[in-house]
Amino acid sequence: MSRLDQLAAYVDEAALTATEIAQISETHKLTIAEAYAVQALSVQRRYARGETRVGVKMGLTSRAKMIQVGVSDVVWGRLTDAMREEEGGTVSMARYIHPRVEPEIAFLMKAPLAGRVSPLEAMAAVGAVAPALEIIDSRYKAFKFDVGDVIADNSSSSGFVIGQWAPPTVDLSNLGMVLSIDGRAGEIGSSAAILGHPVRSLVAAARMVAEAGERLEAGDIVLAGGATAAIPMAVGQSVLLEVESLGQVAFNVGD
Ligand code: 0L1
Ligand code: MG
Repeated sequence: MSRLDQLAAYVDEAALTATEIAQISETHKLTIAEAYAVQALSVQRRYARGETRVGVKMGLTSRAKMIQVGVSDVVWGRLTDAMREEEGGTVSMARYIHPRVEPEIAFLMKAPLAGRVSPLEAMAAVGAVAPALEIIDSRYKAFKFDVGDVIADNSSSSGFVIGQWAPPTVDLSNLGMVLSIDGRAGEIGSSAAILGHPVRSLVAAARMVAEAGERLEAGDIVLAGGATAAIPMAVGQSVLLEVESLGQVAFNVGD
């Protein structure tokens, strides 16, 4: 097994068993290219177990998070069907290590998209948009990582919930977003916090998947990235996101 294969098995096993691990960077500083290679290899292991690809997530899409992790570009990760949680359902904490939830906008692709595209070209490939909740769950101890660590760990992707799809004609530029826990507003933000406009995240997704020799496919879901800080999840919570003009999406947290 090559070193990168070993690291892919390391992060994949941690995700599969919901077990926290030491940062890869403690022993091996990954380049960005190596980190994405580890991510791709780890997701191959999921596909080999029968999971299917359903899209991608964009991460570190706000200035605050880029500064926190010390990067100047967004990151991306792969979504599989096994990560999708039911809208309005109960999410089991046992599947996760120390999950956090963040408010997002999701795109549903109606046509393939890849490479350097304009915002208009990107939106022309979108069939629908929806409010979405991403559950991020870094596999690293104390949710601490460097940029190579987090990319190798599939950019912390672990779960997501999608609300009702709406036509892509909704103006996404500055929609109020309120993330509530147990009926109380926990984070309040705007879709503008996602790179200034969520479509910029889709443009970045098209560029970055193409750099990996892939493309966004019709039917893919693209999570545009968090509009606010993420909130730690705990058993018993009811989580609700309301997005102006788009609607809401919710789940409960169980054992
Ligand atoms: O979706 C995100 O922005 C998370 C990317 C990875 C960083 C983190 O886990 O906070
Ligand atoms: Mg996110």
